[in-house]
Amino acid sequence: MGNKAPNAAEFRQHSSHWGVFKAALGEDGLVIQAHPGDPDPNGILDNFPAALRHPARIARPMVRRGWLERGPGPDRQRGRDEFVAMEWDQVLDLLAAEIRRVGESHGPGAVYGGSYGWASAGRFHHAQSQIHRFLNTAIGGYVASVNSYSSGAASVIVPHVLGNYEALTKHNVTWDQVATQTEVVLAFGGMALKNAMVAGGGISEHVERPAMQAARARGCDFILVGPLRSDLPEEAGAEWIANVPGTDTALMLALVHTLVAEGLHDRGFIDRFTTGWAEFERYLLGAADGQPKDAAWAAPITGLEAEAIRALARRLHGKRVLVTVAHALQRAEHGEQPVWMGAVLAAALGQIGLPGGGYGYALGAIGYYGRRANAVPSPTLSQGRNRHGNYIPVARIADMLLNPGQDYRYNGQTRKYPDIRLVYWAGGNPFHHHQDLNRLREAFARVDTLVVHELAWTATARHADIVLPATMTLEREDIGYSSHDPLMVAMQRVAAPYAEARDDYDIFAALSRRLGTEAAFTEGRSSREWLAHLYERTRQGLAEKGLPAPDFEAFWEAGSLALPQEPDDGGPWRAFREDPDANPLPTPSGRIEIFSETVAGFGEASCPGHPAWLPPEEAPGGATPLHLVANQPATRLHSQLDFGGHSAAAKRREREVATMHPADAAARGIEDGDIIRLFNKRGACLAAVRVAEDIRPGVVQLPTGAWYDPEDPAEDFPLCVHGNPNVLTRDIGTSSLAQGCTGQLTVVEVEKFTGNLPPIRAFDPPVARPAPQPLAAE
Ligand SMILES: Nc1nc2c(c(=O)[nH]1)N[C@H]1C(S)=C(S)[C@@H](COP(=O)(O)OP(=O)(O)OC[C@H]3O[C@@H](n4cnc5c(=O)[nH]c(N)nc54)[C@H](O)[C@@H]3O)O[C@H]1N2
Ligand SMILES: Nc1nc2c(c(=O)[nH]1)N[C@H]1C(S)=C(S)[C@@H](COP(=O)(O)OP(=O)(O)OC[C@H]3O[C@@H](n4cnc5c(=O)[nH]c(N)nc54)[C@H](O)[C@@H]3O)O[C@H]1N2
Ligand SMILES: [Mo]
Repeated sequence: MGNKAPNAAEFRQHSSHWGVFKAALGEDGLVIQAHPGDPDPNGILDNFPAALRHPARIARPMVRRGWLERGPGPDRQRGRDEFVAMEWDQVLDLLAAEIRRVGESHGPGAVYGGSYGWASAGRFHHAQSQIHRFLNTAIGGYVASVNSYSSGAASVIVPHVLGNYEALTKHNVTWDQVATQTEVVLAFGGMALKNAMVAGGGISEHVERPAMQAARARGCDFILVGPLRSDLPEEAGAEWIANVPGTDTALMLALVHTLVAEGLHDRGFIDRFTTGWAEFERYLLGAADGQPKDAAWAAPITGLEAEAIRALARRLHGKRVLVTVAHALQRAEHGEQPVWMGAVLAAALGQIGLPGGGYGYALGAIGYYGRRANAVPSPTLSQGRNRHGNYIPVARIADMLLNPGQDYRYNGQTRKYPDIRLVYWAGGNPFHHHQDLNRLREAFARVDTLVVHELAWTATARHADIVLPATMTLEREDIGYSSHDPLMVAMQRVAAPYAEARDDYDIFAALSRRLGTEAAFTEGRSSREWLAHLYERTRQGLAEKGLPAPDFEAFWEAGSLALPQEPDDGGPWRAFREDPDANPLPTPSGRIEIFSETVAGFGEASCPGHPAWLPPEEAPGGATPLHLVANQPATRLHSQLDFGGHSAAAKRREREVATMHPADAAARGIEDGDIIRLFNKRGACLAAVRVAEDIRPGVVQLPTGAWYDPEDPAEDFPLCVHGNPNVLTRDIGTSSLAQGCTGQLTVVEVEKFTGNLPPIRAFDPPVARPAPQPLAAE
């Protein structure tokens, strides 16, 4: 152990999606200090020190042997082959030639550049912006992706029935309003503190815990509906209603039924601010199908007592109630329904638009919800123009690659999947985010070439043909900025690049040079010049408001800059409530659509014209009697830095930890700390098990983000020995309306694993052969 701790002057300001911090590289390695202004700093910061120089980092460019020897083409060896190390100049020549080949013979419609993923916090080295800008300038565009894995269903249904999706999450009820106004928070899926710890672009203040504390101290009641007790923190003092996962729509229907049956619904609000109640009420009361959607009906579906449902409905009447619905609920089959029905429940309670009341969709799911927006323009890199224009809903990637030319439905249209030759990824990890990973492997086997820029050997990098080592955020300069965080951060360089890693920008600039499009891509600017250029927009915004507007050098020197924010005015729903004629919602009727002509007109059985209970196709039973909840991990952001210390410390016997109820464990002879095997017809993985009462019986929980680690990659259905739940999840869309991700819920069986425990190899770099001979010059 060295003994020289870095002194204060050696600390550099930096930022991440999970918090603002200072860092210094001392003799004993990286030292991190959370932002002093953050009332509740995030433990995920502790993943940085061990990650920075971890052997899981990618040291040099690599090319898959089979691709090098046989050239581009479909190949089931992806993810099974060995790699050959190459010099940067050599690999960039090869890749530029391949991009030219695909661009010239097939056009941008054969290049999938959706490249979904969170990457890192800086606004300039934002990997999505970089790759899209590169493909737009180099080959005129690419097949893009729309929507997100986060809110695939909500972001499509909400504009039809409720208004602007962005405003629903980002300009609506704030944490300040919850702290001071709300009387009852009814939280479907909860608002776990671990989730709000994260905000894309950076976050300087974690306000959720103190806000819940203040609300509770004032007497606000928190009611948690969901399978996990930990989805609301102790500070909220919540009551816990543990319904069967995936049944929230039935519960909400029964709540509204009780309100209507007892005359407790807000008729005045419904008449003035909504449309389509009559059609919905016929369904609710059972006029069409003879089945009232009452508490007795919902009880066996939801696993709750009918009287408990009725009592809950009565408690909501006449209070300032905030209904929240976690993103998680819509990341499942028929995910559109709980989002829409949550709005109908809030409308029936008549609180929409009141301070601290109404519908706080996804409040608490991410740290930029429930806050005020910045009042100056953001420092954002232009992605240029995609002249190609084709896209897929993001979670249909494997479907697209497996079914070129096939028709599919999306948002009322019939569209056709393109025929993709080249897939290019920077800043995302489909082996983290996508479902049914064995199917994803089949899909990636179909393309000619898969290119990945990564800072570490994720499974996605291991499945690539060309792997280019990217710098980690700590190794470059950037600007940290999030639309709803009042601190803009100079992300100063803390460490030199690892081995031969390069910035995504420098890689794309070098490729652009080879393709003759360098000037369009770089506009002649170095990275530092770009930062100054992006900063200027925000600086001008400050100057126009007469606020201190330091020049770039002064900002950089200071390390951060406080930004003004918009007032907490309740957003479009407040304005709508105050004057619905002057401030209509941007829906076809200008009101909240409880029945939607548009949605009904699409004719989708999987998403009818009003919210409805649609039983899932896949429910527990038979060989798979348990629900699996695959939610966000507490100790990392998705799969990022899974090899870091904070993530590693929470594992047991190096495996991700699943939680089971004692009754389910006992029935299977499983004890706390055992290794279990989770399986269904799609795949299997190992995990360590925590046996505890804080989960609903019949439910197993395994968070996402442990790196996919196939015991024998040569097999078609290998066992993941580490605990990645996406070997089990199902790759279907939420419905033919939104086609969103359904990764949150699936069904499994669990058994005690008694074999020899296979080692974890996910973080060992693959064996690489040296380059055979320099390739002959072209
Ligand atoms: N089963 C199931 N699956 C899910 C979910 C679920 O609830 N259940 N949730 C889904 C959700 S909401 C989301 S948002 C997705 C998240 O899915 P992703 O956003 O794909 O997950 P990340 O792990 O954040 O992937 C980012 C990758 O970018 C790399 N990276 C970081 N910085 C840089 C950089 O500067 N350059 C380059 N080239 N690479 C960089 C990181 O190493 C990491 O591998 O997962 C989804 N998947
Ligand atoms: N620490 C950390 N924070 C994160 C992320 C991360 O990776 N790590 N990812 C961020 C991202 S990109 C996103 S989109 C958000 C995601 O936000 P969410 O999708 O809301 O987060 P999850 O943790 O997946 O799910 C929240 C809870 O919903 C509950 N739940 C699941 N299914 C059901 C159901 O059918 N009914 C009910 N009532 N409850 C259910 C689960 O118990 C789960 O813990 O989180 C963000 N925050
Ligand atoms: Mo997400």
